[in-house]
Amino acid sequence: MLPQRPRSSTSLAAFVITCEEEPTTGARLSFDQLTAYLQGHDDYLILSHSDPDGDAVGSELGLLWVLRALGKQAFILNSDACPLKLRVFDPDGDLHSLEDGDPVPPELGQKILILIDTSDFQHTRRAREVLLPFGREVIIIDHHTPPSQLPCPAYIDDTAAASSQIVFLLAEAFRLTPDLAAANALFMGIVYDTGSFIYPKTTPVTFRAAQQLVEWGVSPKDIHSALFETIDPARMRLLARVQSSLKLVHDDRTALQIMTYGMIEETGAAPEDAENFINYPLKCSTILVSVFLKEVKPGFFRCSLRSKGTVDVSGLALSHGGGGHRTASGFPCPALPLAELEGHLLQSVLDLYPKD
Ligand SMILES: [Mn+2]
Repeated sequence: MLPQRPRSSTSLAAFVITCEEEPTTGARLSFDQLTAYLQGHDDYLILSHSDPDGDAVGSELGLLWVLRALGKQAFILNSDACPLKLRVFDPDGDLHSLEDGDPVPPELGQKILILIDTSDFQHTRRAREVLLPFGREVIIIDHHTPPSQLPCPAYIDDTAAASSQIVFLLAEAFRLTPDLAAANALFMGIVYDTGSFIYPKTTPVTFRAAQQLVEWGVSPKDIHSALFETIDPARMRLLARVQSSLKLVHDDRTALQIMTYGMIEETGAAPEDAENFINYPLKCSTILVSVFLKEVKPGFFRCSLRSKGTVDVSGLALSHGGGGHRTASGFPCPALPLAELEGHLLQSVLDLYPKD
């Protein structure tokens, strides 16, 4: 472990003034500024976006381990509970959530809140009202394309394949060797966000992280099994129902699947069981964009988009109040009858293709 810097009582704003000289509330921190800041402060509350996914969970658990290894007080409190299948990565039950009834700490005002894997307070659901306004400071660690105005100081590496990859680099910078549970969490987050090392942001750094994590004891097969070989029969039935809705349109360039709330009820599956269904149509050679309309609550649809990369689907999501990357994005749908919604979305996707 590196020698600890003396604990600083300066606020992040002052810290940023020292380092950057042009402070704004949304200043971008360099990696060195981030490591110095984490070393120089104490008492952290880590949180991530709503519907925490593999990378949210992996990066939070990894960061928790890193901060505690630095001798800091830290804990995790998300808005939403950890999805069941990811709980195996949290053997000590560190993923607390407001949804599970875990309390807001009374000394919240002394804590530094670290929001990881999103730069958007809107994506934190209840935390936006009950946590984020009341911490001592909030900083962001993220790998998504940042909004034009950041809500607070942020370390953002949008070339990183996963937030878990950033946390790996933090562990490495602090010369820490995570224990097996933390290493498993980080490897899982990277596998999750890279689609098992194939998405465009998978780089040599990603493989270096993976190599080191395997050297620290991670079994790729165990991570794969825990993530991808856990489908229960209800989910298999839901998959069959959703795939029966599959349509190929726009000269077979666009795939559309629809999951109604009725399908969820009939199969006894949960909405999150539909995760990854969107990727299936990308196996088709001509498909450039896969669209998945999900009725996650009765009458409430979300749209997810996946692109093989030739078309950028982030703008369409942003213009509907959502977010994401060039190849993966999503947004809440406007309240329209399903047929109208489908027509509107397909036209919006068609507009993304170059006109010839
Ligand atoms: Mn991520």
